[in-house]
Amino acid sequence: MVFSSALNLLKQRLIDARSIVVLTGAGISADSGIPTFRGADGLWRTYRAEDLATPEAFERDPRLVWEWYNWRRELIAAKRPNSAHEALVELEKRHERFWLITQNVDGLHRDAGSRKLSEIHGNIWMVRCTQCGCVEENRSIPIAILPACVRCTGLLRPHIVWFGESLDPTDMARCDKVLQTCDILLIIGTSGVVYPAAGFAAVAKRAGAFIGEINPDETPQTALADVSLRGRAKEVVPLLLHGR
Ligand code: BJW
Ligand code: ZN
Repeated sequence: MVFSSALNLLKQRLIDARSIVVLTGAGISADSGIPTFRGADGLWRTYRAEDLATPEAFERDPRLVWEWYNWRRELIAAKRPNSAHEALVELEKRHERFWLITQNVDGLHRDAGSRKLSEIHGNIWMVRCTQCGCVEENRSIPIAILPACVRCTGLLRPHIVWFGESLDPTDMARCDKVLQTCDILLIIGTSGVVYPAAGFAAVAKRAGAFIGEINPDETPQTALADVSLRGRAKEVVPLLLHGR
């Protein structure tokens, strides 16, 4: 399907939808200057995921892991939401039944103003105590290495879901509910290889939803998509709102 027909079809589906779910990944923030994970300049090209983004890595060398997060916190703190983040805030305003599921930990959706939001992999500005489990906001840059819990002096870790760790069950229940009942699932800027999010398109499709994808590249989800718009998030997502 040519781009303009695909765009018009997706726009019409969004107008008609009673319930909209959006799933985003690192690609939406790439347009704000934050590196993706698996792209040509992606984080996993420079760093090994198993050295940094697993509970075993943190147990082995918490200092190294925190140094990596300090570098990323500094990088992300200087970035702002882009026109795609902003367009999703507008979509949320226009539709009563709307839910945004993001795999991103950068907090840019929240900064843009999204409120109906699940950050399923956590948030880089939140820390969690490895002893007492308390979670709190911490925006220090750099964070003091090694950071200690004010309540129990236990070691703090990023409140982020690493490989091999379970996602928050309340978040998962919410995602399942909205995916089972949406008319349309919009998938923006994710390679679609990390589970459970990689399975969300199949869940929505089985439940009868229309699937739209926005990504410069093909992904494993493309085969399930009713409409694929090849392009960058900051250029394509705002077009979905035009002319109404
Ligand atoms: C643009 C663009 C532009 C570029 N505009 N687009 C087999 C089946 C099921 C599960 C597993 C399995 N084998 C292993 C697992 C478990 C594992 C998993 O899925 N592994 C796969 C890699 C195979 N999953 C887990 O461990 C999860 N937990 C779990 O499943 O618990 C139960 C369980 C445990 C163990 C075994 C089995 C079950 C937890 C996953 C947590 C992921 N966390 C990370 C890192 C956090 C660290 C941090 O950020 O600080 O989260 S991984 C990393 O990938 C990050 C991201 O959120 C996530 C997804 O990446 P994303 O967003 O898709 O980014 P990219 O870079 O991959 O893609 C960018 C896309 O943007 C590309 O498509 C570009 O084309 C596009 N793009 N520019 C629009 N301008
Ligand atoms: Zn504690």
